[in-house]
Order: sequence, then structure tokens, then C-alpha cells
Amino acid sequence: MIIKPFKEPIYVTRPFLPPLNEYADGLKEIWDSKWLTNNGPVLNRFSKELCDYFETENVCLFNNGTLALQIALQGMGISGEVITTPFTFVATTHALTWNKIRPVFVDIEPDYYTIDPEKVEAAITPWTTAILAVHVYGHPCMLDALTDIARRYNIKLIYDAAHAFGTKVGLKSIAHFGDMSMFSFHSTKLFHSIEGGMLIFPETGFKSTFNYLKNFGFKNEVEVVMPGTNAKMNEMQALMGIQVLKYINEIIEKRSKITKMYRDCLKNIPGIILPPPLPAHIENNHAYIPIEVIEKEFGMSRDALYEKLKLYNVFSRRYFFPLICDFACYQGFPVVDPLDVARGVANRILCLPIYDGLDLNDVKMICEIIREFQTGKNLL
Ligand code: T4K
Repeated sequence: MIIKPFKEPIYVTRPFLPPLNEYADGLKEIWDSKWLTNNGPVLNRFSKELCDYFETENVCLFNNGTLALQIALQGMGISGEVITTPFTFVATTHALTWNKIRPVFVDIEPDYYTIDPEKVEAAITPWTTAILAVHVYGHPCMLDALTDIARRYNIKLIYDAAHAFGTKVGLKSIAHFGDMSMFSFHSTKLFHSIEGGMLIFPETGFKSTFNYLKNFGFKNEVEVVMPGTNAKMNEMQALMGIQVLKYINEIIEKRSKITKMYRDCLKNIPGIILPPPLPAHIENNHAYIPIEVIEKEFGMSRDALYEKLKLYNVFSRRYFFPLICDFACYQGFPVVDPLDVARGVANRILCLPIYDGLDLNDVKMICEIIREFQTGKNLL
């Protein structure tokens, strides 16, 4: 039987949307209050719910993850050089360069694609002030090794946890590691507030600094204590966040079924590799389905697979290709590490569709299409 394209496009992700009437009820309250932004009641409720969810008082909300990270770096006084990964979304590095901090790119480890602690240690100089590591795809970084390096060299450990909402390590949220964690609540994330960002941190003293920095530096009506920016989350965003949070367990549960289906259906296709299952003490949030395409075994390059899937109305994404250091605006930064692992992975990686509304039969079919590409049978 010839496999036909999907009737509707299947994107790499689709946002979870709460029932429209629930959002409309919340909007009615906002309409009645006429309070749209600037630390409104819905934002405060959302913040309280997140404090409960993460079991901390130190939560600060922003209108997106990029500004949250920029403000974190500025508020923490990070300067000079920061060691980071080239295998991430550009916003991670932009947050450094917007603060006039020099990114020092080092390699990643091959299983889960997070920064390689040995490479981090080798790159430390007298100008290093922090490590900016990324829990890429929601995979936790090598937490113990990074913590040890940060302690020994007395530098800060900052996590870009944009992908990691819901990830737990030993029953503890991933938010509770390092000196700072930034989460993105963008619509493409499994937990979202349309756009949004959050910082979680152990040092309570940062809270007022971040609140000033996101609100022009205002302490009160007549005092500006630092040159802040405008990075406030508004009431509609907060309302969406509150309503998505109610469903977070169901969202992750559905995604775990999708991961399982992909693992079962892709396991015997030559040249298609998935990361090893996460160790038992880690609770996966199933944020992404990254696969590596080994051209020699699969018989087709990653880019060819990416293009061919489009013919079947399947829109996968090459997160994260090219490496950040290869973008024109970062080519001026010298890279000492040869980045062998990261370069290989960036050329082989492909993220397949995953979202709570994706039908398991469609997942099966996507895998079937990939299998047929490999065998060369039943193609259009
Ligand atoms: N650090 C890391 C490691 C990050 O991955 C990100 C963001 C950040 C920092 C910064 O956080 P934010 O400032 O964004 O909060 C997307 C997202 O825009 C970006 O948030 C995300 N990472 C990045 C990995 O992916 P694009 O350019 O791939 O998104 P786009 O618009 O092509 O959307 C992908 C697919 O999602 C579409 O083909 C269809 C679907 N989609 C998208 C949107 C926006 C929908 O169905 N509905 C929608 O509303 O960047």
C-alpha cells in the first residue's frame, strides 16, 4: 500500500490550549478589573501557584525567557567570560552578548547533548565568572560535575532550563540546582503562557533586583534605583499560564505515551538513533523527540529526510543546527575547543513532532514513513 501524505500539516509542536470557555471566564475577570499588566492580580495568583508547584518563594516572572535570562545575568553581576554550549537556541548566547559578556563555547556529551564538564573545566580562565549550561530537550545537565567545578573555581552556575519544565531529578524539580534557572513559557513549550519566562533561584536577595530590572528600575513612584528595562508579564499571559498549569500532569503523561510509541516504532530502523532512556532517578518531561540520522546506515542524509518528510506534510525541525558559533554574528568569537561532538550532532539531529494533541496513530504513521524511506518501498 502506498503511504499518502497527512491531510493536515503535522508540526514539530502545537501549543496546549485550555478549553476556550475556561479562558473566556478568566478574561471576563480581567475585563471587569480593567487591570491588564504591571503586577496585576492574575500575575500574582500565577506567581503564587508556581511557588507552590516548585516549593519555593523565589520565583520571578517575565514576558519571555530571553529577557528573563538577560536580567538574571545582569542582576547577578556576571561579566567577563562565561563558558557555554554552542548546541542550543540562539537566545542562550544572545543573553550573554546583550550583557557584553564573552561566550566561550565548549563541547557537549554525546548521549544527551548537554555541556561536557571536562571541557568546561579545561576552558576556565581568570576571566571566567560563570557557566551557562542548558538542559537541552529537557535532559538534565551533568549536575554533580558542574556543581563541583563551580564550587572549586568559585564561579556561578546558571541553567538555561527553557526546555525543562516538569523535569525532576531524584523527585526534586530541576529548578533547584545551580545558582539560577531560567524557564521559557513560550507557546512552543510543553508548559506555556503564550509568551513568558521565569527565574527560580536559591538566593532570596535577588528577587528585589529582578523585580526592579524588569520594571524600569522603579522602587516606588519617585525612585528609580537601577537602569531597568520593561520585561513584565501581562495579565492575559498569566491567565493562560494558570490554566495550562491545571493540565500539566495530563500534558506530560500524554507526551510520555508519544515518546514510548516513537521508541517502539523507530527502534529497529537502521541509521535512526534516539538518546538512551534517561536514568531511573530522572523524571523526563518529554519536551522533544530528537533523533540522529546516520546517513551511511539510513541511506539518506538528515537534510534529505527533513525535506522528504515535508512532502508527507510532516514538519520536523533541525533543533539545533547550525551551532551558535557558526552564525555570522558569532563567528568573530574565537573557539578553542574543536567541538567535535557538537558538530557531528548538529549535522545529524532532527526533532520529530510531539505535542499532547498528537494522535498515537499519527506517530505510528510518521515512523512508518521513515521506515519506508529507509527500505525505499511504498513511496509516493
Ligand atoms: N533558551 C532556549 C534553550 C530556548 O530553546 C529558547 C526558546 C530560549 C532560551 C528563549 O525563550 P523565549 O524567549 O522564546 O521564551 C521556537 C520558539 O520561538 C522558541 O521559544 C524556542 N526556544 C525555540 C526552540 O523554538 P521557532 O522559530 O522554531 O518557532 P516557530 O514559530 O517556527 O514554531 C515551531 C512550530 O510550532 C511551528 O511550525 C508550528 C508550531 N506553533 C508555533 C507557534 C508560535 C504553533 O502551532 N503555534 C504557535 O503559536 O522558535
